[in-house]
Amino acid sequence: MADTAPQLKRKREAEAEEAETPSTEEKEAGVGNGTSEPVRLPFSGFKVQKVLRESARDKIIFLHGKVNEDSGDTCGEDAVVILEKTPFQVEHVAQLLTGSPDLKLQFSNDIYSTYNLFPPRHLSDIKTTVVYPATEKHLQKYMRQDLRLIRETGDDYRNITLPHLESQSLSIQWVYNILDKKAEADRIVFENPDSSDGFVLIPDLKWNQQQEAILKRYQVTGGRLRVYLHYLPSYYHLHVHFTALGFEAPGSGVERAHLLAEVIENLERDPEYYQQRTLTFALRTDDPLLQLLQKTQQP
Ligand code: G7M
Repeated sequence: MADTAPQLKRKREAEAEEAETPSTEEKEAGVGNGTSEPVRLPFSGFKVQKVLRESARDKIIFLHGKVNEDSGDTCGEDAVVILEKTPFQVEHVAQLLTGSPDLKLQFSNDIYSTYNLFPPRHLSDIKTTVVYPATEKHLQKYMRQDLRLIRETGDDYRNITLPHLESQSLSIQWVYNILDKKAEADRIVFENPDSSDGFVLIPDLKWNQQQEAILKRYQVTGGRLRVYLHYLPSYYHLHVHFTALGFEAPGSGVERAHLLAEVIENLERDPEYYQQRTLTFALRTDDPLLQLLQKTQQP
């Protein structure tokens, strides 16, 4: 993720003072860095309202739940919790089978047998992502939906997309927390503090940092990295995605990912390139922006 510092400064100055000063409210708002100490979830209770999405293949489930129903707020608050079984780590996998593994036999037939294996604590973690409190927009974001491709001209962007996004965008407070070292400071991989070209390189929320790429993190050559911007992004603060070429990263399809090198070259040739050209992207069928853009495209 990258960001230009002057742009950040201007934006910060324009924002309310509490965004600048660490306060108890921020603690309550879940700002913090990693710790090896056991912690509690930022809410109590969890009543499942809806399974927003699930995939048996990816071993992931997205839940909308009501929380804190016991704390006087009878209707509770909304939270999104994403539970994902993490991939095996080749260097640890043998430990699952050595010693006396905790096993339950399912069946045995000739040379074939299957078991339930209950892994030790350090090999059985579930990546858990919490969005709390979650807004209606978060619930929409995580719900599986049909998509439609749309083509957006420069005029569409100025007249429709930009005003719509300005009224709708998800908060980017989490980005300021990273840049101000109030959150995720221990995860920073690289930082350039330059006042005009500065940026922060940090692992994505979606990445568990355990897959093979972490082992090779410092040896992955540029030729094995896919470096791109999203259009449309989910969060409106300039950032760049770096993903290993062998990994089919979500959002790396042609309808969303724009290779950084090509974006730079296009802008070097013509600084107005992206203001002029038509861009194609996919929107969910229930996204109001889709209807707004489709209206302009009807014959
Ligand atoms: O280009 P787009 O806006 O879609 O990408 C934003 C990226 O930021 C996504 O890949 C998210 O997974 C990632 N992301 C979102 N949040 C809320 C966080 C966060 O709090 N920390 C980090 N490290 N990444 C995030």
